[in-house]
Amino acid sequence: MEQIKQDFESRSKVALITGVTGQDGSYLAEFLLAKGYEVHGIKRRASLFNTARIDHIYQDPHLENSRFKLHYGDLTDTSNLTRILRDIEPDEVYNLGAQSHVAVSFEAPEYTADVDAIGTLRLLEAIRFLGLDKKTRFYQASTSELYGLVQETPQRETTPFYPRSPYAVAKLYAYWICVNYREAYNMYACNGILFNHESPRRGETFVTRKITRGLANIALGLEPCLYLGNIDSLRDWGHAKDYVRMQWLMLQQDQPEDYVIATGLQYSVREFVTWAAKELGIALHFEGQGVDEIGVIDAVDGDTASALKPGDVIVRIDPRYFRPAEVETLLGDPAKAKQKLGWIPEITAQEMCAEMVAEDLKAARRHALLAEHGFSIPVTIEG
Ligand code: NDP
Ligand code: GDR
Repeated sequence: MEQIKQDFESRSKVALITGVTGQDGSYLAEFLLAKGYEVHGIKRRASLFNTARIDHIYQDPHLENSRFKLHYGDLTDTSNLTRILRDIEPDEVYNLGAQSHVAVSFEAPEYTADVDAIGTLRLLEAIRFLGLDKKTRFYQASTSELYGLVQETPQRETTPFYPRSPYAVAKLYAYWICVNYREAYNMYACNGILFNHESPRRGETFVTRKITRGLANIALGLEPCLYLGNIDSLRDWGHAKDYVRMQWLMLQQDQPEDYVIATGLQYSVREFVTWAAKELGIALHFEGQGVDEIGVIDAVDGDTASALKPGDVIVRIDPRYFRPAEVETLLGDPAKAKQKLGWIPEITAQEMCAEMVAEDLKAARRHALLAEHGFSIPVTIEG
């Protein structure tokens, strides 16, 4: 009954998503469209198309009744954000846009701060300036990276923060400015403190996707080896589809609050590699320690790994993927979200890994076919 009521209430709502072309933005746009929302998304101008994740839900803007509309924009551009907000007067804003790669934030710290920290302030201030503060509800994509050098395990809403990268420090500002606007101006603004979540749409340079894509390519003989950094790092991995539901639910409550969204289960990068290898029919073990470590094939089973034989080395550690300051371990406690939002993650990390491998294998097969006919194929990923 509650679900039917919520669906009915959302039928004519207007939402604005920053970061609509990203992993979460694409799942959230699908989710909100299915709920009857009019969905506006901000996309960046790029020299090549950057809408691959949302092409399947694209609606021709020339048609009447289009409910999915894209606007050019950027979180570094105040006037652009203000104009879009003025024109569409959204009921809900989901601020998912960010320079979201932790390692890259060490390379581009100032830009990361501009987009991830000040970009959030720009949106909140524009909402206030336009007098939308009583109408517009605001979701901020906060992160488990805030916990960084962890002060308590598992991490919950009350655990002290200790950010370990320019990305996390920028997100710390965004977290607090969101809390501050809630307290100072009585705005409905929430932080979702989301732990790592992945999917077949995950960017290719995040570790899970790098692994599933890399191993699928290796299995078909398209790449010789996968280079990784700290494989002993521990993460609490969920599926992005499960997590965008929670982003929406946070904005449907009577009171705005901050929530940890996590599975409460933790695995190492090394374990994720082993799951992916198993999906491809490869038995794999690691030899050595740290920078000397290599992943060696024990046995090959089935047709997907036809290019390989036992004894082959397919994983190597490359120190270039170590970070100047690492977040070694993250494990979330989603008790509050369970109790207040009815949070039950439906997809396990292992199921998600299997789905990602299956999708990357399809892509690798397409690339193998292209290579066979003399066309160039994508090269090894760095990141
Ligand atoms: P992605 O990197 O897949 O997507 C980021 C989005 O932000 C893309 O649409 C990107 O555009 C856009 N973007 C980047 N820079 C700007 C800018 N200057 N102006 C406007 N838009 C910009 O991230 P995810 O979907 O995985 O994550 C969504 C949000 O959630 C991010 O804020 C991330 O930091 C946060 N988060 C993610 C977690 C995860 O595990 N996935 C966990 C916790 C928080 P383009 O496509 O053009 O690059
Ligand atoms: P993270 O995700 O930094 O947790 O940030 P990522 O997948 O990049 O790294 C997870 C862990 O794996 C280790 N690692 C490697 N990482 C990458 N990218 N490449 C490698 O080759 C590699 N080898 C080992 C990393 O050192 C790290 O410990 C993600 C992003 O989505 C953020 O935006 C988000 O806020 C957090 O998750 C929660």
